[in-house]
Amino acid sequence: MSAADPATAERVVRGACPHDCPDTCALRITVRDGRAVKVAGDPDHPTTHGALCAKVSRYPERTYSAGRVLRPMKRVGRKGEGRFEPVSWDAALEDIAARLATIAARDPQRILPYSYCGTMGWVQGEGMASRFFHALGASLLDRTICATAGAAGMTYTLGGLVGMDVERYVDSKLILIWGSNSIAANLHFWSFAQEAKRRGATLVAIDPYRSDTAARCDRHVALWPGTDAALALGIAHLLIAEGLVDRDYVSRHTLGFGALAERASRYPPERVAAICGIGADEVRELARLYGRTRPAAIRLNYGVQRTHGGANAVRAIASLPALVGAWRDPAGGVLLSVSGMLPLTPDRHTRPDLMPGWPARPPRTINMVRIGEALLAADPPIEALVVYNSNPVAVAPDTERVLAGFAREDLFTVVLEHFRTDTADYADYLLPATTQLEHFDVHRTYGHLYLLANEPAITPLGEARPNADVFRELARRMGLAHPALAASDEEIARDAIDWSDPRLGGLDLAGLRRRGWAKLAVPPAPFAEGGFPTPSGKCEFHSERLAAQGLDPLPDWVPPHESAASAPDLARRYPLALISPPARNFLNSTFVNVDSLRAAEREPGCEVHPEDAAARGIADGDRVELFNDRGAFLARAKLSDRVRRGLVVAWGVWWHKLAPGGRNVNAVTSPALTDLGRGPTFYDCLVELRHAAEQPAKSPGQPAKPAADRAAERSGAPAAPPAGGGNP
Ligand SMILES: Nc1nc2c(c(=O)[nH]1)N[C@H]1C(S)=C(S)[C@@H](COP(=O)(O)OP(=O)(O)OC[C@H]3O[C@@H](n4cnc5c(=O)[nH]c(N)nc54)[C@H](O)[C@@H]3O)O[C@H]1N2
Ligand SMILES: Nc1nc2c(c(=O)[nH]1)N[C@H]1C(S)=C(S)[C@@H](COP(=O)(O)OP(=O)(O)OC[C@H]3O[C@@H](n4cnc5c(=O)[nH]c(N)nc54)[C@H](O)[C@@H]3O)O[C@H]1N2
Ligand SMILES: [Mo]
Repeated sequence: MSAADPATAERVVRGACPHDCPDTCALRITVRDGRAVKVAGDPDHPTTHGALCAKVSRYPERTYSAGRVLRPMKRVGRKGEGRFEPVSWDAALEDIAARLATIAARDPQRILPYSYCGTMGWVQGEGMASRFFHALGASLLDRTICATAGAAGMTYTLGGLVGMDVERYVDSKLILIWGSNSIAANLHFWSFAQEAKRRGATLVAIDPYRSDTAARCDRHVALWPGTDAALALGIAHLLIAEGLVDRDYVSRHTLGFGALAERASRYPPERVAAICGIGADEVRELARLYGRTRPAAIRLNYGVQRTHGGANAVRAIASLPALVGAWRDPAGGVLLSVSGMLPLTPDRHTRPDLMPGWPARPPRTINMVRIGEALLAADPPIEALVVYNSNPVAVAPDTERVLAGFAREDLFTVVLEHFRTDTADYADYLLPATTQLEHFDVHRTYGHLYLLANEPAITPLGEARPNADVFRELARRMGLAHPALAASDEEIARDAIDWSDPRLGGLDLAGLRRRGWAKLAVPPAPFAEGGFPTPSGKCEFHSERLAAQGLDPLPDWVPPHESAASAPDLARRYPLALISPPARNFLNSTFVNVDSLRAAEREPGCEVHPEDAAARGIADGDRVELFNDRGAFLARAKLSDRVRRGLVVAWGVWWHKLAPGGRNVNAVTSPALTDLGRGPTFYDCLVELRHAAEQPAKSPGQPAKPAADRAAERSGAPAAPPAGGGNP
């Protein structure tokens, strides 16, 4: 468990995969002569099972890649040009501390942190970073870019992010894989689902797209994006109408059954079929299958909550297991995330009490989904932005506005990164960060019930520093003297978890580091006798908390922002619904710069139905431009019946500068928010497409230029770093 000792010839170090994925794998890193030569899955860890995805097995290639930022850099070119010169850490930190102090003296809310889950670690994630920004009084960041709509849906219905143990799915007899391409995004769950299938289970995919996962399921219900709540309420209606409800469970452990029954009765199969674009018989068959198979499990995933009604969809789906009493069985229920079951102590970890004005008048909050608008229009303005563990220029929606915001010459931007991402190109200071092989951490998870520790396997490359070090050092230089800001990495790890929780069986940090991982002792069927963490202790079909906010207390179908029914004028101009789920070989925008993985994905692509293509004179393999009022991007068209007419799938999330035309799919995605949870609506987006040879759409942020010019301008950047910018 000790840190790297280069003297030892070959060692195996225990690690944890840092990425934002439900699988959080246990790693074994082979280090030879101080160099990590292999990253493998821990064969003993029950969900990792010795297997890693293609991406993370390439972690050494990523770590040692020539593009690593290994020295602090200061901008010398224009914003976005990516021209830097090396500076010393001392000079960089001194100047950053001085600049932040000057702004903070005027109003600390003019400083904004921007971070997400580049690493899911408690130490290099929000531990020291949050303490620093809280003590400073910086604006708070609403970390909504992924999961908050789903979290709201689960919280109002089940009381939190709680659910099934993923290891129990092997015994399920029916698994609804709802809004998840598990083979790409949740591979280790897929192994359990395959085992269940060998034991006789039926697998059903509910997904607008016939993904690799959907293609391997026994059935596939291909509904329109953003119509899941209608399907779930339609199922609820039939379960009730056909007497398939577990009356005893419902009466003892749920709230609002009568009201739900009335609401669901508005969703007879024919109406559901019309909304979802599927057959009424498909709805009936699915409801009967779900009502009659025991144990029945749902693997709900985040793909379902990226449209306007995402939270209501999750509310409706999360109501189904209680209706049929599926929770009685360890292999029944639903899993979206189990992060709410972990014994966490967020207040002790991130110290909101260090904020000026806490708790009555905390600083303002900025929604990360709308970073473009915030940088352009927040009042008071954002004058400094500190980005770590995220690549907002590539991953946030509505690219042109995001770029316009980042391009502000009066914005002081600091980026802590491994690579020269699209965001790094806009930095005034680009600071080299350590990778998971180079630092210590303890890991949060959401798709299984293990805690994991990550030991540093190698010494930091170049001058790279862990995030926590940088924020500790900035605090010191800015004279923020609170002891919490001087805590060591070990202390931060200790502060993140309630080690006295009986489910940890007396485990402490030292024990976790010795063993590498440990499972939380959760009862096999945690809600067999109710006991949901809602105010009533019941599964709340009817939510008093929603009613108290003047909101609909029952789940309902909330139509997409952008669809033929809800926005007919827009749909006449942009008739195609676009979804942009992740590419299998990328992890959001991470790994796009790893040559072997980018080679596997080749180039940005989209799948189009042959009739939609024919109507636009597009042939298989043509380069097309997808566009709407927000912007445009290029992709290689693949004609396929895996999408229905009117639907286009384009994989994310490319780096803009590695995409032909210099724009990825977020050039067209919308900054509109979800019904609850203030989440993004990436999959609620209408576009039109045409041959790329035609004049590209004029985008609001910049004058229209032929796509080929933009490609020439931008695509060369990473291959040939401009003068003064190369790594030593
Ligand atoms: N390889 C890989 N793995 C990843 C990631 C990655 O980028 N690459 N990202 C990680 C992260 S951060 C997350 S949040 C998860 C995301 O993984 P998931 O939670 O599985 O979500 P998505 O990949 O967004 O979408 C999954 C499926 O939902 C479908 N879908 C789109 N819209 C709808 C809809 O309205 N209803 C329904 N029912 N289905 C819809 C898509 O077609 C897609 O097949 O995966 C994690 N794992
Ligand atoms: N169109 C579209 N857009 C999407 C999505 C989609 O499905 N479609 N998915 C959305 C989702 S689900 C999510 S979660 C977001 C994800 O958005 P982000 O959280 O921004 O995730 P990444 O793109 O993986 O970028 C993480 C960055 O953190 C850096 N990093 C990793 N570890 C460390 C570290 O220890 N220190 C420092 N300083 N940096 C580190 C990596 O190099 C990488 O550049 O994207 C969203 N964007
Ligand atoms: Mo995510």
